[in-house]
Amino acid sequence: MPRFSDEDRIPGAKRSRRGDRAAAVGGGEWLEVVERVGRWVRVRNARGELRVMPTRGAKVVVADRVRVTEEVVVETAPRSTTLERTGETAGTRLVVSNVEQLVIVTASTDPPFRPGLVDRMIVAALAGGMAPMIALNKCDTGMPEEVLEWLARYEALGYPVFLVSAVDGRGVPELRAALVGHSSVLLGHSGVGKSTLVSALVPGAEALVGDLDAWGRGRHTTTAARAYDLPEGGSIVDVPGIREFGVGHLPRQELRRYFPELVGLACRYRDCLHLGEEGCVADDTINWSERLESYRKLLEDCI
Ligand SMILES: Nc1nc2c(ncn2[C@@H]2O[C@H](COP(=O)(O)OP(=O)(O)O)[C@@H](O)[C@H]2O)c(=O)[nH]1
Ligand SMILES: [Mg+2]
Ligand SMILES: [Zn+2]
Repeated sequence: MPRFSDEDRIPGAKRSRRGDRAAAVGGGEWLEVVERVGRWVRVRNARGELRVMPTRGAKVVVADRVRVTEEVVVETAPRSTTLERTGETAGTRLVVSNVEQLVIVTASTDPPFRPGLVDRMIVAALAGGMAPMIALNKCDTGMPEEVLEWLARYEALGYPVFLVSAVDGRGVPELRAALVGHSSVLLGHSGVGKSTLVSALVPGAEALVGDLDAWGRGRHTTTAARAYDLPEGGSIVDVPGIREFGVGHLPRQELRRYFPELVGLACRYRDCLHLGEEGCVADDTINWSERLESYRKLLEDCI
C-alpha cells in the first residue's frame, strides 16, 4: 500500500476552478491525475490536495481528468491531446494526455544524439496534437558541430531549439520562458537529463522524487510519469526513460502529414506516398535526405 497523507502537496500547486465546475455535471468529484505508478494514481483536487487511489482497471494516464466516486475512477474526461507510442513488446500505449507541448530532450554524446528518434518524437507530437520543441541538454560538456547542424535544420522546419545544461544552468531561462503558462511533457532517451532538468525548473522537485519509495519502487529511478507545477505557472511532466518509441500505430496515408517538408509536394498523384513512385518529386525536392529516409523507414511500420 502506498503511504501518502492528504498534506502531500506539489510545490506551487495552483488552485484550479475547472474541477469544481465539472463535478457539478456528473456527480462525484473531478480530479487531475498527477502521477501514475502501475495500478495506482495520485490525484489532485481543485484545492491542490493530493491523494492516492487504485485505478481498478481504468485506463488513465498523467494529466487525465477523472471523475471519482467513492475512491473509484468512473469516468475520464475527453483528452485534448494524446501522446502515444508503439513498442514491439508492449503494443500501443498512451503515455500522457492533455499537454500542449512536447519537449524532446537530447544530449550530444551521453547518450548520443539520434536524429531518427527525434523524428519519431516529432511525428508522435504532431499526430497527438502537441507542439514539438527540442532541447539539447548537457551543453556544458560540449556542443559538437555535427549536432548543431542537425538542430539548425530542425529549427528551420519550425521547431524551437534550446541549448541547455541542467548542471550549469545555461539556456534554462530560455527554456523556462517557453514552458511558463503551458503544459509540457519532457521526453527523451534515458540518461539525457530529463529529471535533472525538472529539478532545475521546479524548486523542490527532487524531494518529491524520493517518495516514489512509497510505491515500493527503487530510489533514484524514475518509475512513474509525474506532473510538476512550474512556480511561474504551467506544468511539466517527467516520464520514465522510454526504450521503444515507435509510431507504427499511425495509418500509412497519414504519416506524411507530420513531415511538413512533404506537405504540398507537386507529385503526379495526390495520394503519393513519396516512395519513389511514378511522378514522385520527393527525391528531387527534399534536400535533407535523412529526413526522407526517416519518413520511409517509419512508413514500413505503419498500419
Ligand atoms: N554534464 C551534465 N550532466 C547532466 C546534465 N543533466 C543531467 N546530467 C547527468 O546525466 C545523468 C542522467 O540524468 P537524469 O536526469 O537521471 O536523466 P533522465 O534519465 O533523462 O531522467 C545524471 O548522472 C545527471 O547528473 C547536464 O546538463 N550536464
Ligand atoms: Mg528520469
Ligand atoms: Zn511523392
